[in-house]
Amino acid sequence: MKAMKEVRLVIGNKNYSYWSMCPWLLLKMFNVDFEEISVALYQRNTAEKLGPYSPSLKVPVLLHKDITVWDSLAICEYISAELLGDVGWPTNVRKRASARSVSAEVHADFPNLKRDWPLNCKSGIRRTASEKVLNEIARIDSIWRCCRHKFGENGDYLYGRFSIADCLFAPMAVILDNNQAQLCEESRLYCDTLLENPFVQSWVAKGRAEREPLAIAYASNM
Ligand SMILES: N[C@@H](CCC(=O)N[C@@H](CS)C(=O)NCC(=O)O)C(=O)O
Repeated sequence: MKAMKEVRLVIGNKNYSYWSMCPWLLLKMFNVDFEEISVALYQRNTAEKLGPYSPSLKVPVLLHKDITVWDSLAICEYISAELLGDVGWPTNVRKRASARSVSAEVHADFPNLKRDWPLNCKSGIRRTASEKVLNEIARIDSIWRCCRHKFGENGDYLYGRFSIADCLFAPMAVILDNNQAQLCEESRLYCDTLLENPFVQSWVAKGRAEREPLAIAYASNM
């Protein structure tokens, strides 16, 4: 029988699950050996399948030894602290404070964008944007431009070298690119850095190859 891995990550459909991609990307970027457990979302048996793993009945969920962590940002924090010797965040205190702030912001805010333009790796159809969505895109554009300008001197990611902030924005880059959102040049370059990341490309390719349709009413917070 195959031995169970010490680190396991429960994720949803790669095509649709914004929040699953974030800790998955962190584990991949830092070469952590983990088992991926995929549960198709919004099927009749989804709750039954998630029940043994997920207190919230949502994904992602990290299982590490006998510890369960749910919610993407909490999982990224845990991975950084417990598995990566804290390198998930920038070391400089100013960068770290900013990285935590923008990660929390994208995790908690942008309700119109998340509702109207949910992640769909397959979709190449440009959706129209309401004024509220345009305002939220402008805020993301401004975060990306300012962070790259102020903190990006040591590399191509938001704070130079790769960090948790990039994990939180990677699915956003896929969404903005799919919908051909208008970005300034600096933000466009950062967006391309995320889209060219080999693990992001692998996630998107696998998402595009998935066949499960969304069986139950579509949820806004995917
Ligand atoms: N705040 C949570 C959100 C988790 C979430 O909404 N996950 C979606 C998929 S991306 C989900 O499991 N949806 C199933 C449902 O709402 O029933 C996080 O960051 O992990």
